[in-house]
This record gives sequence, C-alpha cells and structure tokens, in this order.
Amino acid sequence: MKSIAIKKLIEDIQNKNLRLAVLGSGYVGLPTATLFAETGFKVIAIDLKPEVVRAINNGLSTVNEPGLNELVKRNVEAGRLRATQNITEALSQADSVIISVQTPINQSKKPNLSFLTKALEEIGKNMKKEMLVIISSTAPPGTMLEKVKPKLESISGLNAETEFYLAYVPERIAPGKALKEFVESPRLIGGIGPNSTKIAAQLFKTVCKKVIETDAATAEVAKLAENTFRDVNIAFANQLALICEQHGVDAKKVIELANTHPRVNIHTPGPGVGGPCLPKDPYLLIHKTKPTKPNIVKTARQINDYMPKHIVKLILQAIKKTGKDIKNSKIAILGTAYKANVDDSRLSPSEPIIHGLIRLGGETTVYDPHCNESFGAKRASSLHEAVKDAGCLAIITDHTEFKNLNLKEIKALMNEKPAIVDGRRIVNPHEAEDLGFIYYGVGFPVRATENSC
Ligand code: SAJ
Repeated sequence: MKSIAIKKLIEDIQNKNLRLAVLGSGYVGLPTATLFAETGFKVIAIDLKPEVVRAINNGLSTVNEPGLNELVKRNVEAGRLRATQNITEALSQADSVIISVQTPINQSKKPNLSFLTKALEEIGKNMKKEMLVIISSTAPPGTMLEKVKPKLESISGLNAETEFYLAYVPERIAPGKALKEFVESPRLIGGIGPNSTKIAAQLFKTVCKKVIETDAATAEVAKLAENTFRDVNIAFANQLALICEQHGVDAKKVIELANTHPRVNIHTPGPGVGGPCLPKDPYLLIHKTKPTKPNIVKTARQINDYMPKHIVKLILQAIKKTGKDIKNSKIAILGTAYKANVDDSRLSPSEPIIHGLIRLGGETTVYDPHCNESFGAKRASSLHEAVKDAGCLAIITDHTEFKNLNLKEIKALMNEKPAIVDGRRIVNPHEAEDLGFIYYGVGFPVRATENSC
C-alpha cells in the first residue's frame, strides 16, 4: 500500500504533475520557485510582503539576481509560476512545500527560529497525507529531528516518513551566481528516513545536475560546516594579513606564493566578512554545544569582526600621514554592499567602518553603484562626487567598477595630499604611491617607523 503511494509521488515528480509551493520568496526562495517552474512544475511562491507578491505576479523579480527577471517573466506568462500572500490557499493546492525563510541570529548570537516556527505551524495546519515537506533554510544541528518533525506531527496528527515525507535540503547558492549554482552545485538531500530521502532526491534531480543522499542530521551539520570552513579560512587570511603588515611583507604576495603549494588554499583577506550567512552560520554550528576553550569557530568570528576596526585604524593612520585630522577630513567610502557586484548590504563591513568614522568626527561620503544603503554617511551619485575634495579614499567593496580606477583623475579631484586605504587590495600600491597618494592596504607592509609604535 505504502509503496504504491510512494511510486505515485515519484511518477508525479517525473511527469511534473507534482504541485509545488515555496514558502518565502527572497534571495533563495524566488530562484528556487522559478527554477522548478522553468523545469515544468506548477509553482506557487508564497510571501508575506504584498509588494513582493504583486511584483512576481507582474512578471518581475524582487531579487536582483542575474537572469532571474527574464525567468520570472517567462514562467509567470506561461502560467507555471504565481505568487500569493495566502498560505492556506497555496498549501491547499500543493502536494509539496519547500520552506525557504530566514533563520537569523539575535543580539546574543543565538538562533532566531521564529520565521521557521511560524511556517511550520501553517504547514502543520494544512498538511495532507503524502505531502512532501522540504526545509531549505539553514538551521542549527538537531532542528529537523527535535523541532521540525515533532511540530509538524503534533499539529497535523500525521506521522512523518509514513504519512508525509520530510527532508532537509540546504541551499548552497551564492548571491550573484544563484541560478547557475542552484543547477550545478551538488545538492545534499537529508531525509528523516529512507522514503523521505528517496522522494526528495527525485524532486531535486529534476533541476540539479547532482544530488547526494544522506540523512537530515548530517546534512544540517554539513551545511554549517561549509560556511564555517569559509569563515575560518578567511579569518586565517585576515590574521595573516595583520601579521604581514608588521613583518614588513605583502600578504597578497605571501598568499599567492603559499597557494602554489598543491594542498594550500588560503582565502583573501579583506575589511571583514559580511552577508546573511557567513557571520551567522558559525554560531548556529556551535549552538547548544558545550563551550570549549579554545574554540576556533568563535576565534575566527572575533578576527573577522575585528577587521572593520582595523580598517578604521588604517584610515586614521593614513589621514595623520597626510598631515590632517579626521575631524576636518572628508572620507570617500567605495562600497556598502557586503561583497562584489551584489546589491545586498546585510551585515556589510561598511556599516561598522562608517559608524566608527562618524563617531570619530569624520565626514563620510559613500558611493556604491549596486547598492542604495549608506549607513548614515552622505550618499554620492557618482565616483566623481564621492572623491571630490576628499582627503582619504577607502575601498571596502571590490565591485568590478572599482577594479580599474583611474587614479590620476581621482587624485586631481581629491585634496592636495590624498590617501588611499585599500580594504580589498585592488589598487596597485606602487602606482598609487608614484602618483603621490599615501597608500595603506590590508596586508600591505606598514612603514618601519609606524611598525615600532
Ligand atoms: N570574503 C572575504 N574573503 C574571501 C571570500 C569572501 O573577505 O576570500 C568575504 C566577502 O567579501 C563577504 C563575505 O566574505 O563579505 C561572504 O561572502 P562569500 O562569497 O564567502 O559568501 P556568501 O555569504 O555570499 O555565500 C555563502 C556561500 N558559501 C560558501 O561559499 C561556502 C554560498 O555558497 C552559500 O549558499 C551562502 O553562503 C549561504 O546562503 O549559506
């Protein structure tokens, strides 16, 4: 009897007859809904925000992701994708739901699972027999078995794995490359039992080139391990940069050389680690574990969180070197987005840098061609406007537009003895110094005289 129901579900998936709902239409949910629609499924995207629902139904993407707008338009026009605010209505017409809501951390670095809990309550109330429930949101270890499964079972009165199916399928897409990575990155499928894993794997195989079957608890930790590994590696790169500055050698060159070793892959130092994932996921990984001292995960977070302060220090040193004081200097900040070529400023290192400079009395102006956020600084509408009469130029985001700056032109617009603080190492220090800039950069040797103080 059971195997007949599973066979039918798999057939529905293969024939694209399975009706899908995707709860949460943000950076991950909308690409998910759209790519399943593009494959041929009928998909309902659910979001609480009326403006998001309206835009999607008008064929517009609310997420600035290359290629997504065209895809949303095509699938809405083809009648495969629509959006709604009404969860009950959407779930009544769905055989499967993918949850893609945010799981942030609170002030004390503890997970805030309120969005996930709310979603589970709605799904529990609207659960049907043989429904496939997928959790795609990043969650602390143990969430599936200790929270998601019991909650859905108690509200719906149905048993997971026998009466409905439940799997953890973490997202792995980087903003800016979401569509490509959704299809090409191997997808981890962690069911709460073999039936759930098998059915969820069938669903994701229709869009993803490769799926890897595992169990829910292992998939939860694997997802967090990926982002924590990256955070720890960047922290090492940042620590190395701070060491190199004092040793009088260039960290950029050091990393380039060290990475020629076949088993070394040091990431890139910078002004700090931002975005909705890396600054948060390491805390999810260690949530509810007994604190060990030392703890590499926490230390890495501390190092990465220290980097914006280091940039402020470099800016102060650079301004001092120009013979001025921060209180009478204009500082032009390039970039408020958390990384290159995205419009997302969540937890961007620019925020503590700008706030730090404002607190010290600096006049800050920001320019970001991708992102509207200014974090309290004055917003310039062009690079020209940002650097005009500035004493210091600080590069925080490595947008493509900032990679080939015309330093000669910039110098002519800035104050007489201008400074550059390069948080991304995208300016050639020698060219800058030859043109008469005072140059400071992350991982760039501090001059011997300053090194000793
Ligand atoms: N950064 C550095 N140095 C580096 C790499 C990054 O300073 O060498 C900084 C970036 O500038 C940025 C921050 O780290 O401020 C995070 O950027 P990112 O590109 O590392 O990551 P995200 O947050 O855009 O996406 C990550 C990805 N995870 C991994 O690469 C392991 C993505 O695949 C995940 O899907 C995403 O987190 C997520 O949603 O979990």
